Amino acid sequence: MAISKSMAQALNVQFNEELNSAYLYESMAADFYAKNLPGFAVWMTMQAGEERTHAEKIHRYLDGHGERVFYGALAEPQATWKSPLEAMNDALGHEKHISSCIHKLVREARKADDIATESFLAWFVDEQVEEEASAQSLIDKLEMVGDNKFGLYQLDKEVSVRRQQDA
Ligand code: OFO
Repeated sequence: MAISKSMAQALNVQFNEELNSAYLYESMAADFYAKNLPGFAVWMTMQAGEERTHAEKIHRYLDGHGERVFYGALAEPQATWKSPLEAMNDALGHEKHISSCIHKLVREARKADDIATESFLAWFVDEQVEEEASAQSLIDKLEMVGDNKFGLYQLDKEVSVRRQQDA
């Protein structure tokens, strides 16, 4: 079944949101590398990769409905953060924004009685719960470590290993 032009457009906006998420996380990774925190940098690089897969899913869904994606301009991301805690708080804030975009899309699909799109979006709804939880868990750990440099060194190592296991 075809999807409406307005639904296709709304999904296209989300496609670009996902690419912007990847861009933001690549920038955070660059900042972590520059600050000698390779574990956090790997974590963020992998996060950026996940964002590209989210964009890809939307791309394929639109393809499957005879629609195409259009690439929008990427916003210039922030380049540096005062601390890993500040970066992770921003990442969580960003994921909350993405969750609200997804929820808005679900409401739009429901309003249009577009059951296929609503079902497609269910994966994203669940994914956002995980995205927010993993950012929150890192925030909790960073808060626990506080100003302890050795703690941060250990956490950086732990984060790197966990992401590799997730892959
Ligand atoms: Fe695509 O989940 Fe994060 O932004």
